[in-house]
This record gives sequence, structure tokens and C-alpha cells, in this order.
Amino acid sequence: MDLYYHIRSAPCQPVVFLARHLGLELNHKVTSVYDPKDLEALKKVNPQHTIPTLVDNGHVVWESYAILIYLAEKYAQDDSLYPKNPTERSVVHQRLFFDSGMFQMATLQAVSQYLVNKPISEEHMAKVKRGVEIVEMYLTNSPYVAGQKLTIADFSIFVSFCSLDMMKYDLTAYPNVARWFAKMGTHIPELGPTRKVIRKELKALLDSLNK
Ligand SMILES: N[C@@H](CCC(=O)N[C@@H](CS)C(=O)NCC(=O)O)C(=O)O
Repeated sequence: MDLYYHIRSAPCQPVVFLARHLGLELNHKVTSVYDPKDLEALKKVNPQHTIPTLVDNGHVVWESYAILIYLAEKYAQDDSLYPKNPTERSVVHQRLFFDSGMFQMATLQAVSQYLVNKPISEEHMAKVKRGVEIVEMYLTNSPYVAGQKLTIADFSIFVSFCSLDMMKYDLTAYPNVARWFAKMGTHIPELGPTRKVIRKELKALLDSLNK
């Protein structure tokens, strides 16, 4: 399976982390969307030219949340990561769409400002705080964001919290989030070193874009 990706790209990270969790061997095709040659190669498989893009035996999937679903449905040993039961699945979807519709972008924009020492508006931080409060609520009486079991929603929301962690966001008032965030590290092999690379690569990109 080929994965067109860049580790600094937030939508790529949940896919990489889920693949590691599942023990999948991916052929990592490092792709910078700022490099015209890489972009041309990406356009040949994905006319929308976004990363992540997965190519599995000729079948092309893009949009990170669609890739998470595809990998879990096709390669997980059971349906716990992406439950078949419609009631349980609807909770996973709600968490995923919360991240996709609001939280991922809010956290990414905040950390992008932080890493280049630019101010983040109070209004923007209020939006981030609202998102953190919502996840704290998800985790009240639940070890994982969609309930008793680890699901693909944990991987996507985890990446949003990795962005907040990069900006030293204080989670003291959110004990459930803090506990869950630490626990997620046990589900993703090689997480620590990868997060260091993510920070370095993202900072380098932002510095070059803000010159
Ligand atoms: N909603 C998409 C967003 C993907 C996305 O926009 N990725 C950026 C890199 S972080 C990209 O590929 N930009 C290049 C482009 O849109 O041409 C997903 O979740 O996969």
C-alpha cells in the first residue's frame, strides 16, 4: 500500500498512527504539496491532489477520515475500531465529524500561529477551549472518546491534541483529556520520536512560508 503523505501534515498523522497501531506496512511516499514535482506525481493518482492519499492495490482513497474508515474496515482484526453496530458507529461518526468540521482546523491554526510567534486572537482561543471542553465531556466516564473502546475517532482527535501540546496548552483543568492523551501514547508505536520530527518539520515549513 502506498501512502502519499508528509509527516508535518496534520490530516496525514492519524492515518500514519492508525497504520502503525494496526501493524500495517505502508510504502511511505513523502510528498510536499509545495514541491511542484511531488505535486505532479500526486495529481497522477489523486486529481484533488491532497495528502494523505492511499493507494491499495490500485484502489485510491483520499480524505483522511475516509482513509481511517477504509483501513479499519479492511485491516482491523475485529470491528472495535469502527463498530458495525449502527448505534455505536453513530457515536464514532459524531466524534469524527466534530474533529473534521471544527476542532482539527481550530487547533492547527492556533499552533501554526504559536510556532511563528504570532498572536492568536481571543476569539480563536475561545473556539479551541470550547473544543477541549467538548472532548473533556466525551471522556467523562469513558476511557475513549467514543466510549469504552479505542476507535478511529481517538486517532483523529488525538492529533488535534498533539497540536495543542506543541503550543503547551494547559490541560490541568481537563483531567479526563490529560489521562486519555497519555494513554493514547501506549497505542501508537514510536510516537515520541515521531512527534519530535513533526514539530521540527512543521516549524521549518511555517518559518519558510512566513519569510
Ligand atoms: N480534508 C482533507 C484535507 C487534506 C489537505 O488539505 N491536506 C493538505 C496538506 S495538510 C494538502 O494536501 N494541500 C494541498 C492541496 O490542497 O493542493 C483530509 O482530511 O485529508
